[in-house]
Amino acid sequence: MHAWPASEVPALPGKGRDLRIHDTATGGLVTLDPGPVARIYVCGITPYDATHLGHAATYNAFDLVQRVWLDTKRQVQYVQNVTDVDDPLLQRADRDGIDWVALAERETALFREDMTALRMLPPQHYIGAVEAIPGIVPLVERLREMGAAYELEGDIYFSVESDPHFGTVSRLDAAAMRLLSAERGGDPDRPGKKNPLDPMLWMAAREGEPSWDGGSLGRGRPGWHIECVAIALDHLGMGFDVQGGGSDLAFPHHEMGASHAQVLTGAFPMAKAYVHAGMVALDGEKMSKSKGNLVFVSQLRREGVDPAAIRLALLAHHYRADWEWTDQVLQDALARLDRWRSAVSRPDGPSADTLVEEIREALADDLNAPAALAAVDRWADRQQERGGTDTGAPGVVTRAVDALLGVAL
Ligand code: 5CA
Ligand code: ZN
Repeated sequence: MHAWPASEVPALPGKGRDLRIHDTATGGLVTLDPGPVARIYVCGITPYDATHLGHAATYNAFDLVQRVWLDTKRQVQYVQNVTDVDDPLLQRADRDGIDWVALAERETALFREDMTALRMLPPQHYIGAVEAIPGIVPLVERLREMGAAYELEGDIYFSVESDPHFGTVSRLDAAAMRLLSAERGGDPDRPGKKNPLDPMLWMAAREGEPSWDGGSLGRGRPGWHIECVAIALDHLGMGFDVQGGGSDLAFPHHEMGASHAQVLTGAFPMAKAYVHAGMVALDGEKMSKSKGNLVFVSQLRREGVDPAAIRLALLAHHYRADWEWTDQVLQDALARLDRWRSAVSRPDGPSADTLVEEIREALADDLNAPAALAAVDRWADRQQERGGTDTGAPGVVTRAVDALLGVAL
């Protein structure tokens, strides 16, 4: 699939700092030391009801990871998927009486537009689950040959017990895993499974549902976790730097994915850090497609809201926090955008040298975007109160806010 156009990232004076980030698997901060090419996989959308502000907040967090790395003069190899065949997508297409392929294409196109408007840097590889199927089949076949997968009424399951490291991503106990598995696409109550948590790798063709040739697996379609793993291993290999997504993906999705990859390759761990963004709520509940309590980026854009203000609204919250979208959040962001734009529109101002370092320091410290915004606020306040004589300063601030925060002033 094609991704979306990249906005330019201005070069800044000096050099950025190495990123320290919270890793779900260790429960603490890790300092990443990627080589010259940093590698990141971020789980993409299931293309219906896109792009709501919860999605946007999660992609904003991983856009910051990229920007911090780019500022350290590294290249970034960024891979993202589109879950363009899955039960909820098929159910939505059924409900609305439209073709599932058309639904996926329409929503992916809208997502690209929203990402472009928000100045999110695109992945180098943007891969649909459907186009990944030829690469998925041999992985499932190999897991079966290794004795790590088994058949149940034509469907093929992964045996979690085949991975000695199973559980090390989410660090949850069996009861919590079982609850989340039932909530998030698993089938712990299906009779005949070796372990209730075992996830499906390959689902045999069902009447009225799309299916593909699976070689020795028979016709069917892939399970959710193996899709992301096939794409990640193909484009990044084992031991990549960051596996990212919202906190609702830590279990089962990232736990199972890591286990698939670890059993397939015999290497550990799949990723150096498992990074999870908090959940955005609306009216007191997590914004979710199943509840329908959604605010869309495209709807705000249609109402004439500047995408830079949407981005500032996201940045005002720490990526790990759960927070609530309200009108006030947007009003505050619009007011901040006005203040900043007015401050950089003057021909000169207070020196911006320390500001660039403050933004770098804040972001390198577990992506502390609110602290970065506060540093820019202080510069804008000084500009407002006393002004300054540095003729380069407004330009430096504009470039730093663009390069490090993705906000166009
Ligand atoms: N296609 C799968 C990943 S392979 C998927 O989870 N798709 S999704 O469309 O449901 O979500 C896309 C991303 O947005 C995921 O990282 C998910 O964790 C995140 N996300 C979903 N809802 C919210 C929310 N309310 N707040 C923050 N992030 C969210
Ligand atoms: Zn995924």
